[in-house]
Amino acid sequence: MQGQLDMEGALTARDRVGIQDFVLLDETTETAFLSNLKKRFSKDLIYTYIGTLLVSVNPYKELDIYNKKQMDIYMGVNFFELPPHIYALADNAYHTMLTEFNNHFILISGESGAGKTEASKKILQYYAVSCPSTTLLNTVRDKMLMSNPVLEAFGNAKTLKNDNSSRFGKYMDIQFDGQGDAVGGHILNYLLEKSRVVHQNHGERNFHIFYQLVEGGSDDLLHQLGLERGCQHYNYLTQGQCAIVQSINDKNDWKTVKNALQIINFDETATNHLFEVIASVLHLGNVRFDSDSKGHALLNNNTELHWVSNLLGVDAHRLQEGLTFRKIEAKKDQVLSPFTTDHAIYARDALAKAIYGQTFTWLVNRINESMENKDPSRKTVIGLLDIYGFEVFYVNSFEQFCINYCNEKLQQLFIELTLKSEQEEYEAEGIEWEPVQFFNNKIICDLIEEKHRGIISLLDEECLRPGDATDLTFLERLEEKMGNHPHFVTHKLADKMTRKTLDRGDFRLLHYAGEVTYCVVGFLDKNNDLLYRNIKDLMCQSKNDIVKECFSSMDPDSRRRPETVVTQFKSSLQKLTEILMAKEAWYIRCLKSNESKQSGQFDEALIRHQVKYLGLMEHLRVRRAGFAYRRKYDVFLKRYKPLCPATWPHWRGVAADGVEVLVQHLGYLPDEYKMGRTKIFIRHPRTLFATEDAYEKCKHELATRIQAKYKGY
Ligand code: AOV
Ligand code: MG
Repeated sequence: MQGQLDMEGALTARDRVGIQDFVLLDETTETAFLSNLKKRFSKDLIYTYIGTLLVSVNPYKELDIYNKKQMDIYMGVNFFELPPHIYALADNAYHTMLTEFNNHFILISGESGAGKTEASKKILQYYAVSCPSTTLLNTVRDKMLMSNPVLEAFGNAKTLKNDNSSRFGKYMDIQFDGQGDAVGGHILNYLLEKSRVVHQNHGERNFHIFYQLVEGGSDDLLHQLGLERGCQHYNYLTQGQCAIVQSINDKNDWKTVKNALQIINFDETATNHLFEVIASVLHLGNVRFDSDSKGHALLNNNTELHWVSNLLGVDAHRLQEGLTFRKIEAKKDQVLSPFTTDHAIYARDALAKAIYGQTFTWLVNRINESMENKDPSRKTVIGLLDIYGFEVFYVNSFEQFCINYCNEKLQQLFIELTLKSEQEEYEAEGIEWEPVQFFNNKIICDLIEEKHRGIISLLDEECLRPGDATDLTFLERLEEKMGNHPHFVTHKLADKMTRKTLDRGDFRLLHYAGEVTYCVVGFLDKNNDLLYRNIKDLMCQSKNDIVKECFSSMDPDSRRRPETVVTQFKSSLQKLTEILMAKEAWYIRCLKSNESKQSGQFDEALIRHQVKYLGLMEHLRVRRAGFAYRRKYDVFLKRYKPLCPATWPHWRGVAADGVEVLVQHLGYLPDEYKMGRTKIFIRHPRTLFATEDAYEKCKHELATRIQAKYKGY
C-alpha cells in the first residue's frame, strides 16, 4: 500500500528529516517533541502532523513550497502519502466535504506573528487555483483572493510583534457547489482595533492604507484630497516614529490595493469616496485647538477643518460647533456647552475612530456583495478563521484584553472539540480508555465573561453607572470581587503570587498562554465608545455616500444606549462559536520561531512555551492512545459496502453487524479498530486510506464493466 510504504520510508529517514507525524515518535516527551520540530525546521520542513492536526513553525523566509506544481502534487492525494503540507490539509478538508456533503472549518491559531494570516492566504490560494473552474466562477475566485490585500490594507498594521499584524478578526466562508466549484464567499469581521487610528505606541504604525495613500497616491489624487506627500505631515501617522518599515513597500502595496478594488467591483465614484474618507481622517488628526481665557476650546486654524468638511460633504460651521461644543437637550431647548481643549481632542478622535471603524465594516459588506453566491441552492462551505493572536506588550490596554479574551475562547473551543469531547466520546461509545489530563482554561473564560460576576459584567456596570465611575473605581470593584481568584492578581497580592510588583492602576490575568498585566487607563472610555449626538447627526447628512450610509445605519433608535464594545464582542464570539460547532473541524497550530523575526532561528524556550500552552503534548497523547478516525456505522457501510460480496448491494441487518462483516472481509486486524455503540473507531489513518484506495479501484472497475457492457450493444 502506497501510504504504508511512504510511512516506512519516512521512518528510515527519521534521522535525516525527523518524523513527519508526531504520533509515530518513540516517546511522547516534550524534549523528543521539540527535538523533532527543531530537526525538521533546520531542513526547512516547517510542517509536522499530530494525526490530522497540522503544526507549522514560522520560517520567516520565503520557501519554494507554495506554487502550482506543489498544489498539483497534493491534489486528491491521501493525507499521509506525502510530506506534511498545508495544501494536504486544505485538500483533505475539501474532499471530505465533497464526499460527505457537509460543512467544515479550519481553525488557525497561534500567537501574534506565528503565521496565521499567511496560512489562511495559502489555503485560499489553494482553493482558488486547484478546484475545478469555469470562466464565470473565475471572477468569484479573483474577488475572494483580492479581498485579502484590501482588508489587510485597512485592517492590518505594524506592531512590535508583527509588521503585518491583523488588527481585526476574520472568519471567511468559502462556498462550494455540488461539483466542488468555489461559487461564493462571505466574511464576518470582528472588533477592529479602532484606537490605532488616533494613537500608536512607539515602534508601531497606523493601518497600512494611510501610508499607502500618502506614499503611493498620484500627485493629482493627493492634490484633490488636499494631502501632502509623505507621512511626516500627519499627526496620526507619526506617533510611533516608525513610518518607514524595511519589510513594507507602501508604494507597491498601494498599486495592489487599487487594482484589487477594481476587481471587487469598486467603480471610480466608490473608490473616490473611499479615499475621501481616508483623507478626512488624516486631516482630522491635524485639527488642533487652543484654549481661550476661560479654558474653552478654540479652533487653532480653519484649513484642516475645511478639508474635513469638504471631503465628508458636511457643513463646516456645524462641524466646528460639533468639535468644540456639546449640545445639551433641556426640555424643548437646546443649549450649547463649550468644551475644554481636552474634550475637543476627545471629540475629534472619537469622530476619526467612528468614521474609520464604520467604513471598515462598510468595506466588508461591499466585498461580501461582490463575492455573493448567485445560486445558493446546493452548497457546502469551508470556513477559514484567522483572528488576532495572543499578545503581550510592555503596556497592555483594553485592546489586548479583548484580543486575549478572544484567544481564550478559541482555546476553549479547541479543548471542547478535541481533548474533552474526544474523551467523552470514548466513554459514551463504551471504548476502553486511559484518560489524559489537560489544563482546561474554562476557569479563565468564566473569570472574564461569567454573567453578573465576570470582568466584562463589572466593566459594563461601571460604564453604565451614573456619577463618579472611573477606571480606578472599576479596578477597585475588580479587586473586591476577584481578589481571591487563582487567575487574577491585584497590586496588593502581586508580590506574594508572582513576585512581580504591579502599579496601582494595573491588574494581572494569568492567561492560558502566559500572564498579562493590564493598565486600566482608558478601559471605561474605550468600552463606552461614545460619539457626541450632534456629530453623529451631522454625519448622517454627509454628502459622501459611504459616511451617510454608515452613520445612518449605526443606531436607528438614538435614545437607546448602545451595547458596550466588549458586550457586543462577547456576543459576536458566542455566535462564532455556534457557527463553528456546527461544522467539522480541522486545526492548524502556528508556532512563532523567534521574537526577532529572523529566519533560521529556532528559539527553543519560546517554542517550548507555545507547545505547552497550546496543549500540543496532551493532544498528541490523546491521538496516540486513541483512534484517528471514526464513522457512524451507516455512513461507513453505505460507502464501503461494494467491497464485500456479503454487504453488496444491500445489507439487510443492523448496520453495525454489516460493518463487522465488511471489515473482517477486508482483513482489519483486531488491534486496528474498535466497535463502539454507534460508530466504528479506526486507530490509524493508513487503515482507512487502504480501504479508500480499494473503494476507488472498485468504483473504477465497476464503471469500466458498465461501459464495456454498453459498448456491446
Ligand atoms: P499572524 O497572523 O499569526 O500574526 P502572520 O501570518 O502575519 O502572523 O505572519 C507574520 C510574518 O511571518 C509574515 O508577514 C511573514 O513575514 C512571516 N511568515 C509567516 N508564515 C510564513 C510562511 N509560511 N512562509 C514564510 N514566511 C512566513 V497577528 O495577525 O499579529 O496574530 O495578530
Ligand atoms: Mg494575522
